[in-house]
Amino acid sequence: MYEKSKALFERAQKSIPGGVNSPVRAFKSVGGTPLFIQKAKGAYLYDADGNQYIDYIASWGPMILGHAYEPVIKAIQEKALLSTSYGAPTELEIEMAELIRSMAPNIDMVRMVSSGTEACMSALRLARGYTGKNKFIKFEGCYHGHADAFLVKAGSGMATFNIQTVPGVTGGVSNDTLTCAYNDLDAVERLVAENKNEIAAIIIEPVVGNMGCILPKAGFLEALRKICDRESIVFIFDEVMTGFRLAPGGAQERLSINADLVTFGKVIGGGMPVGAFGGKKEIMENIAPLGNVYQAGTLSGNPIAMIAGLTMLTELKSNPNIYAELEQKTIYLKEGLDKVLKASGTPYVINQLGSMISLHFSDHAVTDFDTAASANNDLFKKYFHAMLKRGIYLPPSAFESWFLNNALSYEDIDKTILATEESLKEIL
Ligand code: HOZ
Repeated sequence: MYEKSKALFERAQKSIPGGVNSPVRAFKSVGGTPLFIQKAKGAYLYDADGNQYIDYIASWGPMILGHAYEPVIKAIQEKALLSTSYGAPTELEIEMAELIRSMAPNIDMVRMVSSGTEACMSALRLARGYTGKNKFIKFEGCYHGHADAFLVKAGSGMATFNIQTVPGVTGGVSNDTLTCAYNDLDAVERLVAENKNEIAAIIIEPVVGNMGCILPKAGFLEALRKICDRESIVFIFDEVMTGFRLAPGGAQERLSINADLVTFGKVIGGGMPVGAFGGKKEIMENIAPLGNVYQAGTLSGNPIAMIAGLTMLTELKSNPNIYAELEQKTIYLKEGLDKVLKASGTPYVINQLGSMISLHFSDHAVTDFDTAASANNDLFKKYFHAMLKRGIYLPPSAFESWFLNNALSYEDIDKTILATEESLKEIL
């Protein structure tokens, strides 16, 4: 069934570390052979062996309208004929910046980059440059890309592979990274008191996608907002996953909270490598060439990436019903899974908001990294493979959110629920 993927994986491992260009893809924590993908259309992926899968990864978030979405593909094809990069400004970049400002709240100015990692790394540097302070708070299990300062108690791949400290990240860098549990307000207050006037920023995934999907407790983000105002700390929302996914204005809009700086990735690029960070004018004006906080990129604002993102965001802005449709589908999935999981008798927790959802095999609420990590992740591995065998492509780790795309039909979701019912019978 996976013969060609197996052969490709063997070959890949000879020239690519671990055979993959991003660790979670290697299936190392769930075991087995990663699927080598040949093509995708709508809600379906096709691997090298010609197997078809219903896709709940959506390229880890970007493909919110499904794969090979025609308006995006057409726009890329047309633009590519005019050259793929100029290294000089284009009108497209202005249109993109204006569109982002019109959709996301609190964005006076925005700078385009090429990935979510770059966006978060640059936003942190900017917060430090703006405040003149060095330390920052991040939450255990949140993942903000792989810049050195963030690789402390990080979620996603670091949690999946249980990497505690990263060789190559110096103490000098990580000593300024303060961490505490997600949803633990008292711990934040303690860190702030212990590091009075030294904290430049609090960075957070307003809805977490990197330890599975985890929701902020009522009042938690509001309280952080107040602390940031009181202590002159820059409040950074990492909306790489939630941006343009939870609402046209992302988590800021969905949860009615204002951030000072916001980072974007994934959906903003329509499947091309794009990230962005933006926020208040007073802060953003410190970036070079206006200020001395240096940040640059040969492919930043790349025309192909811009036209893909612009087309994707325009579709989302012009049809905001998409968000209600996506949420209805996700709730339908949640209710279906609920039914079959309850009947199976195994303890489980499903967290969901908008089109983000995840399943932990746990007998306690999953609200932070410790509760996510103490779930039965061995059972998740078995569930993952049982589902894959039935043509359902889930993230190969319990520490990742599932992302629904709007090409999914109710029939696809029914198949997913049925596959779960059968899988549970097989593995329990
Ligand atoms: N860090 C990404 C998920 N949180 C994984 C990206 C990938 O492996 O493609």
